[in-house]
Amino acid sequence: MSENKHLSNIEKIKQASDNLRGSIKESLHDEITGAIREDDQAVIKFHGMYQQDDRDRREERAAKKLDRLYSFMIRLRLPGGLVTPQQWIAVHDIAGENSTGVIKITTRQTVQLHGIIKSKIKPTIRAFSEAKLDSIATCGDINRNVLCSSHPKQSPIHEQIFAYADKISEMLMPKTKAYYEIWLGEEKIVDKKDEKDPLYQDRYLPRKFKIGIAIPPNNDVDVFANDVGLIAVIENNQLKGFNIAIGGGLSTTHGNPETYARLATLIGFADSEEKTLKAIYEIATIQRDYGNRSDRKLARLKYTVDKQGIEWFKTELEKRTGFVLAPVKDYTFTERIDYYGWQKNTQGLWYYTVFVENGRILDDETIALKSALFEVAKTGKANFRFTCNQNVIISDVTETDKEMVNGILEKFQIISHTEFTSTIRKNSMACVALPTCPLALAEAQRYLPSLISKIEPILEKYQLLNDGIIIRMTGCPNGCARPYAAEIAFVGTAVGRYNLHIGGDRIGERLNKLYRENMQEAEILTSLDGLFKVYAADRYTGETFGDFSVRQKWVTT
Ligand code: SRM
Ligand code: SF4
Repeated sequence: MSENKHLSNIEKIKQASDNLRGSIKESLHDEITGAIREDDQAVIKFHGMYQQDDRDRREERAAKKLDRLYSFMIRLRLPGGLVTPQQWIAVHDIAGENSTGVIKITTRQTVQLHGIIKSKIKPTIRAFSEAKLDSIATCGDINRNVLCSSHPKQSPIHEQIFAYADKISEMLMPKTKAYYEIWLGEEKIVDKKDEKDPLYQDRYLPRKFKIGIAIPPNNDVDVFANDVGLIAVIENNQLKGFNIAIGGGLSTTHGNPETYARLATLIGFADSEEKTLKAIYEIATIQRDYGNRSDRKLARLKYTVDKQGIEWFKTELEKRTGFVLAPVKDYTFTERIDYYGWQKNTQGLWYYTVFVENGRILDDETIALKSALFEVAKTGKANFRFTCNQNVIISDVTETDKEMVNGILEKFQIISHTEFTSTIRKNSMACVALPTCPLALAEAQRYLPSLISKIEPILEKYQLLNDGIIIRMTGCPNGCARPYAAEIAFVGTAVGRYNLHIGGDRIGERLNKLYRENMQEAEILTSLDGLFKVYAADRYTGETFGDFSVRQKWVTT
């Protein structure tokens, strides 16, 4: 087992938390502050929420000797990212009543609401619960929201594969009833045997644990960025099983060379549901037993895999599962972006993918996206599926209803908004960053749109505007918009400064590398101008920017 002589503080908090109860109830009753107790801030993460404060207002409030403006962010658990129209209406209403109003689609196929004050947490969770929605385990050292390739046109057996997201999520749910007790007022469990948890015990995992399922040829889930990645193997429209990859994870820490981004390593093929689920479960138990519980910076599965070695890991997994995984089967990814506009699946149902810039659903001066989606939901004729590229698919629309739904989208100019947005913008993603993220060093979602407006004319000058370059930005090196898996990435180092990374491939199978450090906007634009000029002149037919960057040796990957 792992050496963990000096447990990190969070480990101690978890073990002392009485199965994730902590003193949350007491914290909620404390009317003197909008915050909760420090230890409880770690415990509520397992209930899907984070304490935050408005960083835009820190200085002004400090000058007035006021406490920070505390509020909470709540993230929903939505395996595969699907909600019904009734659930959409609920989320829309709850967002309006209890949060900033913005419905934020995340890079892991779910939504989160920001700006919920302490007294509104319970009403929010209760309202979600009435709509059969919960936020259990969407944060914390535990299995997170399980991803699945979102577009049903990807495969005639999409539903069958999609169902695995739910099965995996259920299998890896914590057994504690703390969530129901604290937020939904259910009776306290008297006999603790009822919440005995053979997987998580009282320590949970050493760190967050992420699982994604990709359905080739689209790697829209960025499957290799997950702790466990499953690649569906389909032959003659039949699911044969899953290739399993382990040890993906993207976070790095500036100035800490021990941290690194890593793509998951394929370890074998599971040919049945039973074997797939058993393998996932035991990968989690190995990480539970061998993961680093002293240094949280080195606690993800990727470090356990590299420390123990991939062969050791496979042997340990065989010991725990009682079977040997078959050799990896062939698969091919050809793309990673969403299929915008109307698409039909093999059952004749229609899907409209809407472009949502950085996943922010709101009504602003340019477009009333939130109202449009609300009006679609009110018809009851479409489901909603979130994508890992922070977009939403208006889903499962029958041939009969398509014209009516299309009429709503046209009325709100969603069709022209999606069609006429440039390819570079549609292929971009930014994380939340300021003002809510406590870890942000620089802007991301508030800044990338304007930076892209300055990059577009450069691309146009070299006739590259429709080139499908994938560009991503984060406000710090934690990697929430998966920047290291992009062809071009901006990683915040300080206000207005970014490291520029280039050389990732288009399908998420090669990480990019640092090209220039600490750049400000003018340097970024000059640098890109130079790179695009050479790319436009010297690339081979069909060669992507990322591949070209490597061939030119601008970076060594
Ligand atoms: Fe993330 C922490 C937002 C996907 C790696 N992430 C955070 C926090 C909660 C900041 C914090 O710890 O207080 C951010 C909240 C910002 C806010 O105000 O909302 C945050 N992460 C996000 C989201 C919302 C970004 C977005 O704009 O969509 C994504 C939510 C996903 C979800 O629904 O669960 C999000 N985060 C990711 C991803 C991408 C992915 O999973 O595909 C990564 C990189 C992949 C990975 O995990 O390796 C990622 N987030 C991190 C890390 C670094 C973890 C590590 O291994 O060290 C942190 C910091 C931490 O955990 O200590 C972090
Ligand atoms: Fe915050 Fe950094 Fe994640 Fe962006 S990448 S949301 S700044 S933790």
